[in-house]
Amino acid sequence: MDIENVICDSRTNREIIMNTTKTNKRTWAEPYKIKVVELLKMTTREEREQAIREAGYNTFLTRSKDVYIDLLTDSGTAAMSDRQWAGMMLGDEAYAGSENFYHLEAVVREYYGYEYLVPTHQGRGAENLMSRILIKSGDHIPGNMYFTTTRLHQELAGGTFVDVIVDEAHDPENTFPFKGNVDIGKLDKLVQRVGADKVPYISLEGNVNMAGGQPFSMENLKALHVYCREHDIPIMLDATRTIENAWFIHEREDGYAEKSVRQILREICDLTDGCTMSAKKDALVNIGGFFACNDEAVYRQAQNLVVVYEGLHTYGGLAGRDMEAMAQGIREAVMEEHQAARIGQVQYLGEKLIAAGIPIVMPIGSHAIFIDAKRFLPHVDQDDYPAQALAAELYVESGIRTMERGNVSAGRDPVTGNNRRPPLELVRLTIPRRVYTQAHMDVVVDSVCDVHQRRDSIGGLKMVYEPDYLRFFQARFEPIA
Ligand code: PLI
Repeated sequence: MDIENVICDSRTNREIIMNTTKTNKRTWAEPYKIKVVELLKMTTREEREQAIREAGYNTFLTRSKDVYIDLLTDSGTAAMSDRQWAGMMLGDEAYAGSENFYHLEAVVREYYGYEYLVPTHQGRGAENLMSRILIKSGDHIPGNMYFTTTRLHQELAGGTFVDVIVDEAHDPENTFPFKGNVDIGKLDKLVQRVGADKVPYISLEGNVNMAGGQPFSMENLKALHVYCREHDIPIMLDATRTIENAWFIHEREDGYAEKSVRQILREICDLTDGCTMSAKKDALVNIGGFFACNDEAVYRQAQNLVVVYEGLHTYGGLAGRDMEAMAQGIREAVMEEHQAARIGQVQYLGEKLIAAGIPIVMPIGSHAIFIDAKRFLPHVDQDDYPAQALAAELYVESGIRTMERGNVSAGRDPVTGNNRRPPLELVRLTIPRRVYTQAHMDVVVDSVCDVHQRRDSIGGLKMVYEPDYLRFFQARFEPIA
């Protein structure tokens, strides 16, 4: 490794981060203190080798008890606050008309601004409802990059997803600060090709997960809003990490430094027509989601359909206590000090990895560091699943559990049946909210560096079991001899 180059690269990258982030002078120290802890267990290398072999080299199939630092996902893994736990005791577990539903409805109206709310057990429950209501067979659904469950529900409803994110999003080295933006030219091309009546809505994700946790700008959303109003196309937000997107707008976009995260969130939602939400991320709960919108006719359909798939419209598959914790979580998530610490911790980890010469997606995103497996393991062909192999290797190295976000996650093209071979072949080191400390991040850096040093010895994998849907969750692999 050329030390001069590493130092030089890391300086350039740090300058980019400093130019795009105004938080650097503020502390990101945790705005809370720890009241309850969960003990961690360190396993031996031999135990981990056996565990990953038994899990078919898929970190989703490993057992949590065998994991030291769990960076698999930020979904449902947050530490709840004392106020959220206190809210759990206020659970009104009536089958119908739970008080917690009305509380959640009021909070969603206040913070997100949507008139109508239908709770669901988690994000994909809301995606199922929305896709069934809005998509007809033969429709096209444009979006700022796919998300696995979102696209699957669109396809199950007879639609075809069309990627209309800006080109920069597909380039892990591009440092454009708003890689979540929609390319309105690409959207217009689709509308011209198939006709606006075949585009039931555009799916707009905040802090685009598969692009590396990258935000859209308010400027882009305003332009999209104008375009969509002209063509009578609703904008349906994937609000899962939109509070974190609001933080990036606050930090990076001219004219927004003085506006609060809460105000920016509301401004985003006011430019859209409804949302699906996995509350397991931004909203700091272990389970929960919702569908929300402003159109009464759509709401009535969602309210009717939710009783088929989730539960009565005032609980949607959740306990009353879960809705209460969600309402409180939303209040805590819009606090600037929460976001400064949350995203500051991710930045801390990312900057250390950059300084060590680890190729990661730039700019550093909101909820995770994404290692670029194509540059980390350039000798492994994409159909030998380099990101899957690297995630397995990181687990064996130190018990850190991460997730593949590349060729396995992208699945097969329904027309050709071939692997999609997406431009981004990534390993996601996802940081749960309010769970790990700076010292844990340092251990992660050391572990990644140790694997990087012996990267030439790491080979690819072959898939030996492939489920029909969302294969990354349950697929099994073996090392290529
Ligand atoms: O896992 P759910 O069903 O609560 O939510 C599905 C979902 C929808 N949209 C987005 C952007 C997500 O990130 C998402 C779930 N993400 C998971 C599980 C993750 O690990 O990123």
